[in-house]
Amino acid sequence: MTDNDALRERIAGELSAARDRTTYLTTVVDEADLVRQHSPLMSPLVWDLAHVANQEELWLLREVGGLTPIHPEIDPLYDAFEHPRSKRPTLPLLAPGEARGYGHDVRGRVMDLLEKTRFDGTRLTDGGFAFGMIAQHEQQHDETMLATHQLRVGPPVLSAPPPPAPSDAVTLPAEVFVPGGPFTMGTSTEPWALDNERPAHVVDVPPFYLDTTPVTNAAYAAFIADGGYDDPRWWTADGWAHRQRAGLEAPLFWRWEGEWVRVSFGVALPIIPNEPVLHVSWYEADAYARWAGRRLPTEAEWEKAARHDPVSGRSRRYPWGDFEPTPEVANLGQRHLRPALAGSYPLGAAPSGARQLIGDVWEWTSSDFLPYPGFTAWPYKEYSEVFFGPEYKVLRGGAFGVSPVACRGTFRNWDYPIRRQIFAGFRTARSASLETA
Ligand code: AVJ
Ligand code: FE
Repeated sequence: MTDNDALRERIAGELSAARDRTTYLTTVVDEADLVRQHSPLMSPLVWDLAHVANQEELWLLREVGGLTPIHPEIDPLYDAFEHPRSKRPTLPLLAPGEARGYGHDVRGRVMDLLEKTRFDGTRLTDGGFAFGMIAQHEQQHDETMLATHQLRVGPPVLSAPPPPAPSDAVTLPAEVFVPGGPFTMGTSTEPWALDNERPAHVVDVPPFYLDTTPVTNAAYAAFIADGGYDDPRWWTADGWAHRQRAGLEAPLFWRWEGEWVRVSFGVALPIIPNEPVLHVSWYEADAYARWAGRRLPTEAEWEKAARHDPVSGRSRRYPWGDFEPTPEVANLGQRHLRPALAGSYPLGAAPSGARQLIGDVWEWTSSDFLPYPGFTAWPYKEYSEVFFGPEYKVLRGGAFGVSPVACRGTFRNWDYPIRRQIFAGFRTARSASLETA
């Protein structure tokens, strides 16, 4: 088998895995649930269904294949910049059956194109980039659809086994030490890395301590019980104003019933104390950290803890090394519908000893979403560039519903600091240099 055949097989596998997941998420509910808006924060599921097909047609059939558009008149309906999510239910969208048919038609032609494509002709096809980008794009929308499912009200339709219990979590130290010094952040070599992860560049990071695991429900409940939501000392001015305006009192989907109960995909159960906290905004994570006498890690600190190998001096693709995620090292891919208990996945630990940096929950960092030095938008400005600026905060690491194809040690996610329908938690840090000062 040639390298090209192996790449073709990998691409076909990733595209079909994404489509299987899309199909699952859009067939467990009925047509009324596909066209309904479950939250003004989200598109109707049927919009995502046709949008992934439309992007696949745009980038693979039209750009790579040079084919004529199938239905150019629908392009504006599925352009995320033309209509905000809250307005999408009012558009003349393709009906569920039409959206499925369109996706099937596009995919059939993409498989023909894949047979003919050589992976060294143009920058778009080099290393299979455009195909990898489209597999990641569909998986990102699958994660968005999973968030829509979490917001949906009604009898549960999704189920999955719980994550495996950790073997040695009780003996873990609360924090790990990351020595100061330079490390390589970002990548110039990962073939399917997106533009905002590029280029690789050296960053000098002062020594710091980082929580070994994400902050747990029990720790977060202690912040609530201590009056954390009523004490402006812990909040930034913007965070406090938002806490007041939005009436925040606990993570999204938590309810007080004499004990804290969390609704997860339609199932209400008492919170699991040692599970990482989920569905908190950046403002809440930041306030918790200040209450705990700590702070959120910067994006560079997070990536150094996750990728830097002090023995070789190089940055790894993942905390555990360079091999692709497996079920033994990380909770990814929607195999489970919740994060694993804090301290799980010892085989996925970073050299520093930090665990669960990849998988389980997205982790808020203190950093604004900004370009790396030498950034160039590729292949379109609307993926990253139009979002750069202080209004977005960076999240790292991926959650249980993130596909391995859309998750790397370099992968950057971003959202507004008020958002909490995303699968976000956090861990805290403190500077080590202060101790010697
Ligand atoms: C990277 C998750 C912020 O959903 O807005 C999907 C991914 N970009 N379609 C988003 C994305 C275009 C993006 N995030
Ligand atoms: Fe999209």
